[in-house]
Amino acid sequence: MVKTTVPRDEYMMQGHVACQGCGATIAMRYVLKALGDNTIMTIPACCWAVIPGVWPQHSLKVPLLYTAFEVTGAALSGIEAALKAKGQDDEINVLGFAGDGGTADIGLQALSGMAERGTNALYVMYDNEAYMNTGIQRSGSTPFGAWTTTTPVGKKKEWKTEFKKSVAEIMVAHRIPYVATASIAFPEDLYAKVQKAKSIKGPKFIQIFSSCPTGWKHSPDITVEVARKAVLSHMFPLYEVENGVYKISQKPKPIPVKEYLKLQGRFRYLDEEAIEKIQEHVDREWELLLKKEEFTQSL
Ligand SMILES: Cc1ncc(C[n+]2csc(CCOP(=O)(O)OP(=O)(O)O)c2C)c(N)n1
Repeated sequence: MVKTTVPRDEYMMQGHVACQGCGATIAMRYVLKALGDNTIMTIPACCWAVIPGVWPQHSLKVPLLYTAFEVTGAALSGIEAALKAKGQDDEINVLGFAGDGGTADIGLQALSGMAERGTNALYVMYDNEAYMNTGIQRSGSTPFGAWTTTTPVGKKKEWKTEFKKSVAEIMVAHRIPYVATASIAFPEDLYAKVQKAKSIKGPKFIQIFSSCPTGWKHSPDITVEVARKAVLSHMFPLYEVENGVYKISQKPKPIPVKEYLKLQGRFRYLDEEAIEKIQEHVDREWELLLKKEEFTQSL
């Protein structure tokens, strides 16, 4: 795990309208600390399209281009093209900041296009594991077993029955120079990863685990604890893939996934069988990740 000093400079100011305990605000704060104000950002429809508030009482210190839900990747390529036309493409950071619905589902095609075109930009997916802004609908990034308003748990226990889609692995398959996962519970690691992405030319992708008290049904004061336990249980491993070579950022001796699940109301209906199924899935994915690291580092 990288140890680094995070600067005191702030590019996300007071007065935003996020829910109490919003993990996605922590994600934004540290991403901007690493990129600085020489940045142009694009945000699609998502919580973060609302959070900054209305200009001039705006809580972000960087220029912002709001776009439609599905086009963050295309908007990044457009901003890059405009900067190239002005001869400023080497000077200014280009950032896309989108939710998991806008990335794993509806925006996946635009993201793929941006990666394949080689756009010099950083795409951040803040992962709160559902479509939160419109009322907690399930996304491709919602984990197995979660309650959402479109996977309501009644007598028939109809929680989400599909496992979380791995967008980071989809981006590795695009063979872009830098892919990473990060967490709001490990801000120094997050900061260092964004700084590294900033230093690399080409498309970069970082998926940031961002707990959501409103949608996950936990108290706002344990946002960071929930995110930390996701990493410690191997539910959300932290790793980087630089030019196809995997490096796991930390290898904690795992706590049982139950320790993570029990903090959140969205998992309160799960029976022992479902929890066991999640544990097996998490263990298998971790083994796979270790193998990927070993194999790609040996090449
Ligand atoms: C084409 C289209 N379909 C649906 C919507 C409505 N909509 C706006 S934000 C949103 C949810 C966004 O979810 P996500 O990307 O996960 O971000 P979050 O709200 O969780 O921050 C939806 C469905 C839209 N704006 N455009």
